[in-house]
Amino acid sequence: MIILVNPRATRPSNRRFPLSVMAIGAALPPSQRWEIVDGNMPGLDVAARISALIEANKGGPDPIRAVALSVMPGPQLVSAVPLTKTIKASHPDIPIVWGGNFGGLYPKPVLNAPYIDWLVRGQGEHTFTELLEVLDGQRDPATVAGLSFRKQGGSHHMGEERHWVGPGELPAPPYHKIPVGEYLPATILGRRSGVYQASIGCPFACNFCGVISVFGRREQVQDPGRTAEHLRFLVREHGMDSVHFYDNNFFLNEAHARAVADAMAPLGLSWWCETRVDTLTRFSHDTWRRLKRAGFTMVFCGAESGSNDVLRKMRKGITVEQTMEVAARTREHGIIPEFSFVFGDPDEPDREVENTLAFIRKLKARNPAMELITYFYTPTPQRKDTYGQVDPLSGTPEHLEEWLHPDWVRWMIHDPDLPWLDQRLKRRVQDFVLVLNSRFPSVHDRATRKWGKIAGRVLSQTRWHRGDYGDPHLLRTLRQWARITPDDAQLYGHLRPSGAA
Ligand code: B12
Ligand code: SF4
Repeated sequence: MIILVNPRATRPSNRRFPLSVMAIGAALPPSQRWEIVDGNMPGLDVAARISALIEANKGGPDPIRAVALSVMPGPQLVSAVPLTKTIKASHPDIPIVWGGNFGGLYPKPVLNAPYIDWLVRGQGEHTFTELLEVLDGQRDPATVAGLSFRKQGGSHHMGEERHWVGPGELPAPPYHKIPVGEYLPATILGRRSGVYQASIGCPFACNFCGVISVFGRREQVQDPGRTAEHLRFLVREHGMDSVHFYDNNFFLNEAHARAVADAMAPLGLSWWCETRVDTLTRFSHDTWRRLKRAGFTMVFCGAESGSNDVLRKMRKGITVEQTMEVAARTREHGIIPEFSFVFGDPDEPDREVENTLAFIRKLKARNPAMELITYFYTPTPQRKDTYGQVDPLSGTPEHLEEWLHPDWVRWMIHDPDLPWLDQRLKRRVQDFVLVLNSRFPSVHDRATRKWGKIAGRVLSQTRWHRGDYGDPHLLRTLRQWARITPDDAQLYGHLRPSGAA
């Protein structure tokens, strides 16, 4: 039996299908027993659950062959390290495997960790299945593409790149292996929201993005008919009424968008996806109408900057005019746009911040329903030709314990300390966001009480009108007073100051 672990990554009430480990399990040979342990489940002691499974199967016909964990940069890494150490300390003979985005981007610290035996980089389904042959002694690990490990003596073997396949060539999500009903929270989209990923990779090359570091510049999209078939099951059997598509780049082009609309329309779902503004500006009004009728409710686009020069530097391939046009089109068709921006241009940080804030004001005027998402620029390792040559990004930690330091955790969640992005500039952006979100409360804001939102709207009116964002202490205090204490105060628990509720 194999134990597939999704270490805690978020507050239990925000848990979504653990797609990464579901995908690995679904691809195992039918004779292979496996089970998922999801750290995002409320009240679960993950280490105890894993130990119980190991003990229960010890000496039986099918003992645990490996414990395999999915690890994303950020808080999930913070949970995964102590968890892995605990498992290894109590069960030293059981092979420990890590997969997921963290090891894909930063293999060295993973391979330096004595409590991790194998690292799967990139798409994991086939690599993991082949690793099982290695564990059985039937195969030389050096022949498995995508597999990395520590050799005798401590040096690292970095397996050659695994050429990945599209979702259409992989098994359907194994919904029978999870309690589906417990993963359908109420969201802005509906009462029972699910998640789905219909494509892999992205063909673009934005130079701040970690996706191409892991998958290269390629995208493979599954036939929309197959997507609809999987979703139909969730609608019919589990009453799902809405879905977030997790694809990095959901629409390939207009023809694909129309096929998506045709496939989604009969399902009656309300849905959200991420796509690019340049793609959206090529859609005809008829395509927008069809998408709207098919349940297209919200769209997330990386707008990134208010300057075409900076967009060129980012190799984003879009213009501010295109973003403006999408703001107008979404308004026309009643779709909520979420525009995300990356602050922190290394060359002219001050000018870039002011310019982008001014652009966001214009966008908000063009479409008042627009939602703002902000990030601070965080360099990610830039891929060269193969995984073996990924830039190590000089200065990033070589040991996992160092990655757990709050400074590095902030780095991973896109709030890094960088020489050109000082606290003053970050505060400027944060103050702007507070004034904007007070004046126009976000549809996502479930943390502020209703009276707080009303008072915030009134108190921020003059500031927003004048463009005065400096130190909005009254709004900050109001937010704190009106804050609803979460019923499960576990979001990013490891980042909260000690003693905080
Ligand atoms: C779901 C998700 C989340 C969820 C996590 C839910 C969970 N795991 O329980 C939440 C919302 C919590 C989240 C948060 C964050 N996320 Co996130 N997230 C995603 C998202 C949208 C989908 C991932 C997914 O499930 N895909 C479907 C599965 C099937 O694919 P997969 O995960 O790639 O898994 C494959 C391989 O990676 C590998 N694999 C993965 N795990 C394992 C395990 C084993 C054992 C093996 C063998 C193989 C293996 O094989 C799998 C099958 O091929 C991706 C974007 C994307 N589309 O990839 C971003 C993404 C992974 N997130 C990202 C980031 C940055 C974050 C945050 C740091 C953002 C922030 N500012 O806070 C946070 C912090 C993470 C944390 N809490 O630790 C980045 C990572 C890139 C990078 N540079 O680091 C991505 C790529 C988004 C992006 N475009 O920037 N995230
Ligand atoms: S379009 Fe989005 S996912 Fe693709 S490389 Fe750019 S930022 Fe990354």
